[in-house]
Parts: sequence; structure tokens; C-alpha cells
Amino acid sequence: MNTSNINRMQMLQLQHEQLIKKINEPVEEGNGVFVRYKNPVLTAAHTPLFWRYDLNTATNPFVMERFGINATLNAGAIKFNGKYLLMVRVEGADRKSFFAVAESINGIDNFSFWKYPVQMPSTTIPDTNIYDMRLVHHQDGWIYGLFCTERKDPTAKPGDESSAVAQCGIARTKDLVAWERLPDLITPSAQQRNVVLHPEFVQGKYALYTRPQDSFIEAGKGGGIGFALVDDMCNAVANEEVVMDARQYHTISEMKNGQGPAPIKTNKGWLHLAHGVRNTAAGLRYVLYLFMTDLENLTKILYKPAGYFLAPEGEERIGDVSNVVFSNGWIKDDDGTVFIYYGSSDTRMHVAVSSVDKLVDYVTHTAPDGLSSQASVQILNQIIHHNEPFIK
Ligand code: M1P
Repeated sequence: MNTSNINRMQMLQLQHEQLIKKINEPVEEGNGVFVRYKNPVLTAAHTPLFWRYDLNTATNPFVMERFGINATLNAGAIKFNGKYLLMVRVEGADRKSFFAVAESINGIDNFSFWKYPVQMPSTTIPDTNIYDMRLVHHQDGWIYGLFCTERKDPTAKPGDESSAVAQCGIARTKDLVAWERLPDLITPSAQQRNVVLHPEFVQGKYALYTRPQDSFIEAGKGGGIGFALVDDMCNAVANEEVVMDARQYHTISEMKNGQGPAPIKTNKGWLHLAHGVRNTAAGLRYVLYLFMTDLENLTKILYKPAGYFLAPEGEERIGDVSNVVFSNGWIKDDDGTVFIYYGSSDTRMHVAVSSVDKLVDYVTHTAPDGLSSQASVQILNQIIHHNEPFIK
């Protein structure tokens, strides 16, 4: 061990501390609906050095990484014991994802990881990859984590090493440390991803937002965001899935869509955050959108503004899977502030801040998609006409 390697370790530790403690700043220019924050709240470089390096310079004389972290993305979120907690999808250099909790006292910066990642038990069929957890503190008292469990397709032909099956894994906890794994959700669909538990009982049952899909990537006949009821989360079987937010031609979600985090209850309705996917010559483009459903009839959409609410911008546009924003976590504070956590391009995590009042104003006062160029011009003309007395 020479002095330059001791210096390198000290330098890494200093840089890591500076990164974690970096103060985040709001980006002032915006659309008035939310405020983005300048720095990502989490990147691969935020993961602890004691995960990535052997800190013992006697056994790591070259101060090399021993475990590579590729990305920190698509985090579930919850306020727990007064702290803002992210259940982060951490992806190793080996392409396997796992969950780890990072906490902050203000929700916008200073996120630091708990010492150990989540040791998620498996079912009788071991998971190959787990990701994108939605955390929900349910009315029944448990905190549930619903996530995608991915396994090799047992029907894959010899030589096919990429066909996979996605299903909804379910686990519950009281402390986010010890997890009880429950059997995977069973639905009428071949595969599932983006399944989210509604926080309240509905007709005495557990309610789920689903995303039926024909295959691992393609939603196919799976027409959009579904809704299903199950009797028991310890043996979750949905016999029927109703598509409540259908995909539509020439919209931001013509290829796919999926529920984001669990909806937020407001006095006007349930506020939903979701992602929509469309195809382009440059590949799939993932954006976020909002909609609101009826407080009693959960599958009835009351408001759905046209187009996206938040789309990739600047560095968000580039990463492992470029042109993607994806959210599966938001936190509503008692004062109505809403922290929207989103992953960009399957690489890093960001926060945008808004409020229940602003989001409700946005969903209730933005026109729905008229589904044609002519309809868009009509909507624009109405706005211009309304503004006539104020135009200088
Ligand atoms: O790569 C973009 C996203 O792709 C999947 O989402 P969906 O099933 O809606 O296409 C997920 O793997 C998600 O994690 C990822 O961000």
C-alpha cells in the first residue's frame, strides 16, 4: 500500500461526502405546475463506498471497486418516522436490481442509504430480478411493497436467453427492514407490471391498479391501466380486470401506460400519476401524466388533461434507456406539499415539488385530449378568446 493509494481512498471518501451533502436548489423557470430541483437526488455515486469498495487497504491495495453499481432509479416513496424514504431500485453492474432504502430529512437533498440493502425473501419460484416497488401504507395497518418480479420464460426455446415473464411480487412489512413475502398476484393476464395497491379497502376488498400485458415488453391486448379487486393479500387472486384508463391512438400513451404510485386522496377525487409510452424513430418515449378518478367509483375518470405532465428534459433525456421518465413514488405532506420522485432514463432519481392544490387545479383546468389537430386548435382558440381582454 503506497501513499498515493491512501490518498485516493481519502479523496473518494471526501468526494462522496460532498456529493451526499450537496444542497439542492429549485429551478425557478417552469410551467407553474411543479418545480424541478437542479440536482438528481440519487445517482449510482450516492451509494455507500462500503458497498462498492473493500475499504481495507491491505486487501484492496489498488483501491479498486469490488462491486459495481450501474444505476439508482424508479424509487417507491413513503414518509416514515418523519423522514422522506425512497425504496430505490439499485441496479448493479451485473444488471440485477435490488431494493435499498435512502432517507432524507427534507425530501430534496441529503439522501443517504441505509447500511444494508433489503433482503427480500423469495417465493417458491425464485426471482431473477426484482424492481420498481410501490410502497403503500394500507388501511389494514401493513406497509405493502408491490414490485415486478422477473424470471426466465420457462417456455423459452433452446438458445433463447432473453424471453422473460413479469409478474407482481407482493411483500409486507412494519419497519421496512423485515419483509414477509406473500405469493405473487394471480390475474387473468399472461404477465403483469406496474401493479399498485390502493390505500383503502373498496367494498371490503383490496383494490389493485394493474397493467395487463401479453408479453414481457408488449402490452398487446392489455388495453391500459386495469383495476381489480382481491379478497386477501396473502393469497391475491384477481378473477377480473377492468381496463379503466385505456391506451389510445396518437396520444402520449398509445404503446403502453402504467399506474405510478398509489393515488392521493383529495376532496375532488383520487389524484393519479402514471406513465405513458409512445414509439418514435428514436425508440420509446416515456412521459408522466396525471388524471383524477371519482372518490366512490374508482374506475370512473373525472379529469384527464391532454398530453404529458412531466417529460424528460436536459440530462434526464440521456441514460441507459434514454428519453424516459418514470415515477413510482410521491409523498404528500400534511401541509399539502407533494414531492414527486422520478427516475430519468433508467439511470438516476430526481424530485419535483408541487402541492395538492396546484395538481388539482392542473387536472381540473387543463383540457382533455381532443384526439385530432382540429380539436387542439379549437381548445387553443378558446384560450386565446378568453385572453382577448388581457392581450396588450
Ligand atoms: O425502460 C423503461 C421502463 O420500462 C418498464 O416499464 P413498462 O413496463 O411500463 O414499459 C420498466 O422496466 C421500468 O422499470 C423502466 O423504467
